[in-house]
Amino acid sequence: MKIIETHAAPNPRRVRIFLAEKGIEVPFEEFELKVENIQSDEMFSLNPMRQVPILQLDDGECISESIAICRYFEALRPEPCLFGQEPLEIARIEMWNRRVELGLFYALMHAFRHLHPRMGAREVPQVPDWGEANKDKALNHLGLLDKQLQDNQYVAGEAYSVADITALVAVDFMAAARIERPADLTHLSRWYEDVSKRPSASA
Ligand SMILES: N[C@@H](CCC(=O)N[C@@H](CS)C(=O)NCC(=O)O)C(=O)O
Repeated sequence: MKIIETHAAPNPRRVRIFLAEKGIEVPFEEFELKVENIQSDEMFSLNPMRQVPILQLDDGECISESIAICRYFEALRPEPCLFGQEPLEIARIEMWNRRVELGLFYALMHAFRHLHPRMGAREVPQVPDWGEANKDKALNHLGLLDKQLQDNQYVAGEAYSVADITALVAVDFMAAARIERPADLTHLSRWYEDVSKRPSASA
């Protein structure tokens, strides 16, 4: 098996951090995210959504969507558990992972894709107003996360989970989206320093 990814892109990083936390090694194959590669027939056959990361199994079957890939490895190697064990814990982690993904990560993604000149060829049409609007959405969501982290060590409670991975990758992606992390979000800063220190963060 192998993972087709782009090292500099945020979604593949989610999978790399997840695998590092699990202590699982999978060979990576670099895919250059340029228009001709993304639009190629080969990419369509690997993932009709034309996105990385893609887990390609030994029989050729491809699994895409970062969380689907992570879930596959969680099922193969349940420890350390990153999607929760008890019903309520599983629900909380899912809830926060989805909130961070939809509320923060995708807002940052839209801000980046609709404003960055380099993305003009890949995001068609590029709508700068939509990019600007998403900056505010992302900042609002960061405030929500700060409140959650006031009473919880990690995003979904007292244990590190996949929700922290999504949040860490999203917060680091703010630099690419040219949004500064507000200094007054002190709980977020405490959490950020903590999770950034984990060896997996550099995967
Ligand atoms: N929902 C997908 C999103 C994957 C995604 O957006 N990947 C980006 C890189 S981070 C990509 O391949 N973009 C292709 C492009 O820019 O056209 C996942 O979770 O894996």
